[in-house]
Amino acid sequence: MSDELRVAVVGVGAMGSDHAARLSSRVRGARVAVVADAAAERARMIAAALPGARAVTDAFDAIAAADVDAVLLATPGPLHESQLLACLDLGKPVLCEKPLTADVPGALNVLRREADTGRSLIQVGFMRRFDREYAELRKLIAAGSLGSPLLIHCVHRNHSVPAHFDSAMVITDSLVHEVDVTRFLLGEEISAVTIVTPTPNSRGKPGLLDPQLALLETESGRIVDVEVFVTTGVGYQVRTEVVGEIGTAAIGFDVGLVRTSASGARFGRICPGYLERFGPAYDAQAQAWVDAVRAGDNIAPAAARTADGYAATLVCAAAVRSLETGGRVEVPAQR
Ligand code: ISE
Repeated sequence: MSDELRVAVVGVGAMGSDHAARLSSRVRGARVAVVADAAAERARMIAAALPGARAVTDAFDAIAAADVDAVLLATPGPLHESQLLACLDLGKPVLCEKPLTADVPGALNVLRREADTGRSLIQVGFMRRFDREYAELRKLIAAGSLGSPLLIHCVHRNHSVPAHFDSAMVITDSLVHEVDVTRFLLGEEISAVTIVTPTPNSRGKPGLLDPQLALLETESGRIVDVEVFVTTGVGYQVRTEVVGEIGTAAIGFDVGLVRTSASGARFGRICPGYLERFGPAYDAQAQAWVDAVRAGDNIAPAAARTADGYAATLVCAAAVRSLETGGRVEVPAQR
């Protein structure tokens, strides 16, 4: 490996191009060697803005390239399984945007194949683990400052979502973050999930079940409630409040809008989206990954691993079943 980590950014839609820019401008010890996207013109345009980067259209060519030490995977979820397997076959470390894979069998396959290599190569991009507020909250809980946590209340609101977003994606694309946050903060598995849906937002896409309320039950009997509302038309709000036996702690109030009516903001400012809210967390995640790969560890200590990505996929699959069939769905035991 050359001194600088040479990274292939595979998939340069909104997220991938953001990652490419951060790797070449804000992250130390790495550079983008290859940009890959099936949309040739887009790949070329993104690569042209990055010194020393070249563009290709085939993800597998980028992964296998001799001048690529590691891969940042930001393609759509359904493409992840085969692309992750290619990274594993070549022994290349990979930072994989969530979700790990689109479905449970795919996630299990990746988990098993990584185990077969005898090495940990996949870091999953649950960036909230690198957010200062979430890290502080976790420390508070671990130090016993709140007593034993009993409940967590969460809010996850987007201004809007892309046209292809469907009701299941409210779970697999958005709620998935609270699924990981729950496991990250509490250090235990989610054993059952219930989704309920009120009358949908008439201003959202026709047919989209939005908002949704999720009730996550953990193995030890804690409850996490989450309001996911992805078409507010207002701004980005992500809040988490932990209720413990001797205290409570809440995060997510330093940016974002506190408002009482459609006529405008009463306090704070409107945070437009997740790239603004979690920008520093994305940067910290990428830096920690580059440092870990260069040190030969491949995965940053706080980061989500393949097993975490698999666990989140299992919970989301149960949640989608709850959405479709109604009622409480138990999450199958791990593995
Ligand atoms: C998006 O894909 C993300 O990952 C954001 O963090 C999340 O807040 C948003 O709801 C998703 O659509």
